[in-house]
Amino acid sequence: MNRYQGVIFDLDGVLCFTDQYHYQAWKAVADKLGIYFDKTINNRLRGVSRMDSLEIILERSDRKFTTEEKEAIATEKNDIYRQLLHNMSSADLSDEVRNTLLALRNAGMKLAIGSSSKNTKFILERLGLEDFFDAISDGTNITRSKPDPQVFTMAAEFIGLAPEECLVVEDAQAGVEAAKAGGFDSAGLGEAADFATYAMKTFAELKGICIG
Ligand code: B16
Ligand code: MG
Repeated sequence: MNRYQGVIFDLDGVLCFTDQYHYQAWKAVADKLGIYFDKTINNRLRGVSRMDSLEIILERSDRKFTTEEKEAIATEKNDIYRQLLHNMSSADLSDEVRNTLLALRNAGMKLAIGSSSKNTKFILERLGLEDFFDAISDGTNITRSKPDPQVFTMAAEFIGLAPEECLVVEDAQAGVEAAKAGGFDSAGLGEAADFATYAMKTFAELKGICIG
């Protein structure tokens, strides 16, 4: 009997790496507005929704922006970001991630996505994973973003499992907090490792955590 019946994967920072594209797109709009932005600030945007990311960027501005202005800035950033995502292809899915996903699937586990991103389906298409997962819960079906557990709770519902039957895989502290708040165990990569139920150094370690 496997330790978990399902695995819910965060997308950015876990299955693929879009950080550099988020950075380039936010940098372009911040430069245009004359707002200071660097990679340290970009690190704070990991796992955070688009509008919450914009609020973090605007902390460096003395100006007040209207809701309409904020929406226009976020749309401009997203247009640049989606253009940059065209650089991604199935070559950006590592063999380690591909083989681990297949091993979990072959062990009979349900596999779902739990991502804050509204571009999830597009990114999965770029990676050649559009038909791979049993369910996708993302920025398009939630009203509250991480650290609220909604994205994971809905993913578990979509695959018909209870939170305690699922493992959440995350790279961001906000994501691990969301998992904890929803009653999920978590496996953390990078900065998330310190806060998660299981600290992972490599994605392939998931096999040992989940199977058997
Ligand atoms: P979008 P994840 C998150 O994805 C990213 O980590 C975060 O940097 C981004 O702001 C957020 O998605 C929203 O993305 O603008 O595409 O809707 O880590 O939850 O998979
Ligand atoms: Mg992430």
